[in-house]
Amino acid sequence: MKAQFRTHPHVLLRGVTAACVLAVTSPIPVTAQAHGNMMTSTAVLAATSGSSVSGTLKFHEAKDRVVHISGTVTGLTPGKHGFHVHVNGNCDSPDGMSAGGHFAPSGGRHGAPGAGDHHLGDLGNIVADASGKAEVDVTVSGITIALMGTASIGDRSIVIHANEDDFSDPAGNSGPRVACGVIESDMMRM
Ligand SMILES: [Cu+2]
Ligand SMILES: [Zn+2]
Repeated sequence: MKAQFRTHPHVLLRGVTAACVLAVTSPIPVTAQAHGNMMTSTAVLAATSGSSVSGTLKFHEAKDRVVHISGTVTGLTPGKHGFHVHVNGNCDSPDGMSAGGHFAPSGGRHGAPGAGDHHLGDLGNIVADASGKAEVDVTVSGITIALMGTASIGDRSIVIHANEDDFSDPAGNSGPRVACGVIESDMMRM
């Protein structure tokens, strides 16, 4: 779909963000935005080649490094589908492989988001109903949508997989990538 061909000037965005944050470091209420409480991000999921999966996920950081992910994904096969934050904010390749591997700035083994040992980008599974629709409503700790710091998922990507994530290392056997979307700060979308 069209979204796959959008260009993502990541380097430029990061530069602009850093400048914005520097500009408001001291007083003023704007620091609340820089801290993350007011921030939201969005990932518009586009189908990979041969897939008809699409959807939109919203990210809201109610508390520092506690991120609520919500939205609807359609076009899935019924049942569970692994989904993860992948390291590159790039969904341009037809198979989604341009998104790279799981986001894991502190390493570790692949696992469930609540487990002691897991990649920071491991989000578990979404569950599609008989019509192929999944309502996503998960809260994940350890990541931030702020655009700075090693735990930042900003300008990275969300990948939905064809199969269930069984939480085995290294990637949960979740199979091909059926949809991909870059996680973009809503502040940068205006
Ligand atoms: Cu993945
Ligand atoms: Zn993983």
